[in-house]
Amino acid sequence: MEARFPEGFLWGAATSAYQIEGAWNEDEKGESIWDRFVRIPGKIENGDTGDIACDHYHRFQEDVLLMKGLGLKAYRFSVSWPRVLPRGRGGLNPKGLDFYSRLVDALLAAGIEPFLTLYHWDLPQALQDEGGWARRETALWFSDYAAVVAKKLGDRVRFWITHNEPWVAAWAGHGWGRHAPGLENPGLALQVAHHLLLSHGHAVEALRDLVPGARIGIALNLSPIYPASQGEKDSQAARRADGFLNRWFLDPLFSGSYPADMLEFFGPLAPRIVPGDMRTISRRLDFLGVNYYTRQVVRADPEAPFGVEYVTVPGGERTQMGWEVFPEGLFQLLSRVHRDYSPQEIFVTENGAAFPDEPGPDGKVQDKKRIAYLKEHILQCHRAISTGIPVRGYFVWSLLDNFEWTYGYTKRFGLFYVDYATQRRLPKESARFYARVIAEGGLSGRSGSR
Ligand code: IFM
Repeated sequence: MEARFPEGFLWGAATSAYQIEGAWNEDEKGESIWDRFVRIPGKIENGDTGDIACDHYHRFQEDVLLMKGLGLKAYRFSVSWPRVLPRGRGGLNPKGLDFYSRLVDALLAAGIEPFLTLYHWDLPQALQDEGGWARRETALWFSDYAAVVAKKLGDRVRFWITHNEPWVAAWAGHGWGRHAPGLENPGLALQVAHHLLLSHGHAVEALRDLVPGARIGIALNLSPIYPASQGEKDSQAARRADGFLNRWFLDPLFSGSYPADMLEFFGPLAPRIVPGDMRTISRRLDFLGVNYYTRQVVRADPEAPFGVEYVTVPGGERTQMGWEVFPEGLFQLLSRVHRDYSPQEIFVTENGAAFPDEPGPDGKVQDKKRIAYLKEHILQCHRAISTGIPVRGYFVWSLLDNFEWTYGYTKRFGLFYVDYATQRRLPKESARFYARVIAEGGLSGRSGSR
């Protein structure tokens, strides 16, 4: 099997601040909503926290060397807002900002392109205390924060991602209470989603002003949605699930309006929109980040939330998260996004799998299933590129095993195994596989053979 990628294709890996940094209260960092949330009994498996995580804050140089060893062309990380602005607005923390400056310098010295995400869910708790994302002003405070980071790093960082997975931040955090700040109110979740999008638009404006030549995008968690049957009701359920997850974000970003069918469906839950908001939200983007893990299959069920039941397809292979392995879905998703929204460029900003990895008696982590997962998804990216879809890079989630939110440390997504007791990093077989893919510019007979 051969799949050669174009010259300049950006092979990367991704992480986020709360999931790897640790140092939760060092060097004047402020508290984030996750620092607070993980301390609520019963919220996180085993009572785990991100207090130490992978201790990346202290070990980033070592971690950049791991990246260099892999031959990574790009690294996607996020900045912790409360590390930079401990109270969310005003009062810059130079030590916090300097950490990211040193990280960026280390990446550039290693020949690795930094992809900086401004928000991966760790809102400063001080802003939550003032209303958080429920409050419209937070969108402006976010762009002030973006400006602070841009002024410091804009001379070296070219690729900027405003938000990671606003659907998750809105719904898991404010609709279902599974993520920080732990609120359970669907109407609020929709208002929060609107403010997240608005903050994105304001940040795009700030970044365009401050960073000449910046490449600006947003990373959305998207899935192709399939009806469980050919029946009319299941098709309607699939359309609604698509409106809920995909179109609710893609339409405003690329077309400047929320999907009419969903506005009608949500009725009184729909967000309050101020004139001008949609223009701000739909500012031109240089790229779309697509985070893809699995597909969704749905059937109509009047008893289920929004009338949609998510179906487990029997027989399909699943990861440790219980997510079906469905590589074809990545191609279908990329084709659909390209057809319906034509973003200038697309990066697959997250793709990967959790499996219960442990070192064997020989000390090696033989993660064959992850290798198969990555290989199949990389092939689907190649297929997309061959049909003319402008996919410019691919990021494995994740560089390191890390704190998987409500699952704590029980799920391992990394190319590197982390022994949390010693903080030792151990390359899994998938790391060696990925290094070969990068070195060969794709899948060759060697890396592509099963
Ligand atoms: O770990 C998360 C990440 O923070 C956001 N995207 C999905 C990953 C796996 O669940």
